[in-house]
Amino acid sequence: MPEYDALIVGAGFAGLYALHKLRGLGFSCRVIEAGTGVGGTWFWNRYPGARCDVESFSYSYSFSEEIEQEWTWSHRYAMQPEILVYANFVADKLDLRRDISFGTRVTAAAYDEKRHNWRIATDAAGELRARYLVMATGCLSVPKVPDLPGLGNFRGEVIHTADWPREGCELAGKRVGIIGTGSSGVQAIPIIAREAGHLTVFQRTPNFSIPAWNGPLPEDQRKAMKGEYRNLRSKARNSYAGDYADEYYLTIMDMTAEQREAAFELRWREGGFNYQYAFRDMMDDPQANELAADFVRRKIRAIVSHPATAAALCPKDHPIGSKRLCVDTGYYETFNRPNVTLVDVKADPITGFTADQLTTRTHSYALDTLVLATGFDAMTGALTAFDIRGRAGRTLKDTWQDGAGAYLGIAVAGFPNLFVITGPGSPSVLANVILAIEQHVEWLSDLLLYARSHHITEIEADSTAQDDWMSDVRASADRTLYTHANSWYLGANVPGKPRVFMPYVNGFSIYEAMCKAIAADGYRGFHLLRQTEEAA
Ligand code: N01
Repeated sequence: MPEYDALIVGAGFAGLYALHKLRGLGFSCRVIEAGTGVGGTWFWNRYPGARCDVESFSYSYSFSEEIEQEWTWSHRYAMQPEILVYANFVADKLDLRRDISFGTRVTAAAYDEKRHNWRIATDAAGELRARYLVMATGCLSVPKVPDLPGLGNFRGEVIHTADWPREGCELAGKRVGIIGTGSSGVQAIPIIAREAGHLTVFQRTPNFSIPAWNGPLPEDQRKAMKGEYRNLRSKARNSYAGDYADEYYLTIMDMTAEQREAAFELRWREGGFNYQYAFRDMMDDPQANELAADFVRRKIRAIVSHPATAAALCPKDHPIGSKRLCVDTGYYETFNRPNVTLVDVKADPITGFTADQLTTRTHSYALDTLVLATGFDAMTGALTAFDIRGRAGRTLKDTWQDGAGAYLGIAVAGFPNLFVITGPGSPSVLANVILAIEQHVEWLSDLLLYARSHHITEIEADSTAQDDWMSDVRASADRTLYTHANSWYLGANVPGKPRVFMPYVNGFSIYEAMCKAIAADGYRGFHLLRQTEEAA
């Protein structure tokens, strides 16, 4: 049975960097990847309009100046095909493919308490053993298909945005329905509307969306950004969100009404997440949040011509930012098109399907194609999709039955030598996830180097340290407005999933400082078993 130092699951941005980093330090590694290519989320999410919503100069690896200088981003926010080409470029440049088994799934993993390593079963590469199991499976990688009544009756095509066919999908002139108006739906709707004969948007909860103002980056700007990379990266590394945008320099409640209006307008015109991160009190003070939310609602009403449609598109049941902000290109404008209909399925719920219709309580809608932009079993889906068994054969799924947690969002008590890149309890999804990935991989590499040089064979999070960490994650979130929405951050989008706020809300730079302090303190909160103790 092949035996490695590290078995890495997933060849997205986390898995690629983990392979590069650990291999470079002399660890033998194998990556297992279900897809037939690298790129992770960008390999699967090929829906029309898919693109990053953190600026590309930030949403890219910072660990290699050579890669930074050789690669040139074409747009402020790159489209999915370009990001996928980038992932392939990195994989080729670093010669990563030779250590990746593509088209292969891990089907089970069990910790061998005697040998202090993992036995891993796969569907196409047999059984493997590894000292360390590194889950680089992504936070948003298991698509959620909702339990829609009678969906099996529908004879048209049904496509999830996160499992879009590689060969594309012919929508021209068709009657297309889309369920879901989160980031995926908001990106896909404007593009599908241009192609489809008619598009019916089935919306249950409207979301707040800020314009991206995306466009090609002029040559001089690209050059200037490349020249500035080190400053930009260092600014991102010292920020809340892991991004180089200026943050928290305004307090909504300290401004006059005129100043506020001007500030909101400016952030709207700048576009993207800065609408949230410019304001220090937006996620703490309900009154401040409501003012920011009201500005966006007024924008929606100004853009959307039909008052009833505009009213239906205005979010009312959650603070702005408590569900992840969407960043769009022409989303609200799309509802002025004559071939687009908005259906409020909270007011008029979906009751069933016929061969070519979706029916609600009061209407039926003829459809050729149904697009599901219905999200993911976020943060834990990929970690509980198959049996991962730790000490005494206990599964991770059972361990997390009352809520998921990991010390630093990286290690789980009872699962020695298992590490999660951007797991529950890490800042990951509230930060620029690429930078969060880099930080996790670098911190983990240091830990594994330390283990190697100190003859440590087993690394395990202490359960009290983990509980304290997760208590802090929850308490910190409870002090904000993040917990005032039924979001996937809480697992609220998956029926039966325990509601526990999973991301670390105190910001990337504070998180990184804590990780450094823990390392400097001899990896406080971890049990480190030395070979000599083992022999004794
Ligand atoms: O998923 P979501 P997503 N009947 O969970 C609706 C990242 N991302 O794929 O809110 C009717 O946000 C659901 O309605 P409701 C980003 O982090 C990034 O859009 O539950 N509707 C909601 O509208 C993002 O936050 C980018 O009432 C149903 C939608 O489906 C995360 O991925 C692009 C339903 C799901 O929204 C997830 O985004 C895309 C039902 N039975 C994604 N079930 C970038 O730009 C669900 N819905 C980088």
